[in-house]
Amino acid sequence: MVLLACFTPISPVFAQDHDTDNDGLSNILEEVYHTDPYNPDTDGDGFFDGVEIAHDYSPHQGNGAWMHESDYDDDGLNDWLERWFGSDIGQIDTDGDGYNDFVEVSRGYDPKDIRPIIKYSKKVEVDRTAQRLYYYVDGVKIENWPVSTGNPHSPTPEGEFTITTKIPKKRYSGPGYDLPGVEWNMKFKPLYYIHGAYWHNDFGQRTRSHGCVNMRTADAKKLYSYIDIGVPVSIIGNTPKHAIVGS
Ligand SMILES: [Ca+2]
Ligand SMILES: [Ca+2]
Ligand SMILES: [Ca+2]
Ligand SMILES: [Ca+2]
Repeated sequence: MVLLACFTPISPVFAQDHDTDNDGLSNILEEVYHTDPYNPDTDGDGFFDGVEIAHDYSPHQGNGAWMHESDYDDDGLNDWLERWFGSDIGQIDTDGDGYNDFVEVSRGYDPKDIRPIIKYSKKVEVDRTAQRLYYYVDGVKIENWPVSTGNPHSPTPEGEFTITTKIPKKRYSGPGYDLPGVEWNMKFKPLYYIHGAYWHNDFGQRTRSHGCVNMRTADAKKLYSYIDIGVPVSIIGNTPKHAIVGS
């Protein structure tokens, strides 16, 4: 009895939390990051797994690749975002509900929860100075696309708006223009839309519209699938004086 009282068993949790390869990353975290618990430098780039994780570098890709530049399971959600949203960096569909992690996050759903409830806030920001559109989920930028906003004499209005209407296909016409079959139209103010534009390729380079926000049609299609009525839209920055970015 005396001997037993002196014996302190190692708890299973403590045992699992060992760092077998002594690389600064516990065995439990090696599992989370899908690194090798018996190899201190999984990607062989000269930096230990624990050091890479502590500084937001990918332990799977050498050459100084950041976690946000690595998508270990190739599901569209980079490793940094997987960590932010608590999904598994090595599984494309963490909760097994048939929707991959990126699809869930981009629409505001929790990739760890099969319930169809929008959990995260979503926001669109259009930067007229840079001619870019940023898309945020839970306050984190997950998309950054080039756009063309309104020309200097017909600028895209500055301010805070919300998406009020979504129309898959629409015709725009006015003095000197008639554009049928414009796809993925998202209205944020009476007469003003974010939409695909098939008639030019000046996105990110210069203004181009009567006030709408022009996107590549493929990008507009994605944004259209992510957002719902009521999602806020911020229009910031300044319309370039002579239409070209930087002018
Ligand atoms: Ca380790
Ligand atoms: Ca390494
Ligand atoms: Ca991923
Ligand atoms: Ca899922």
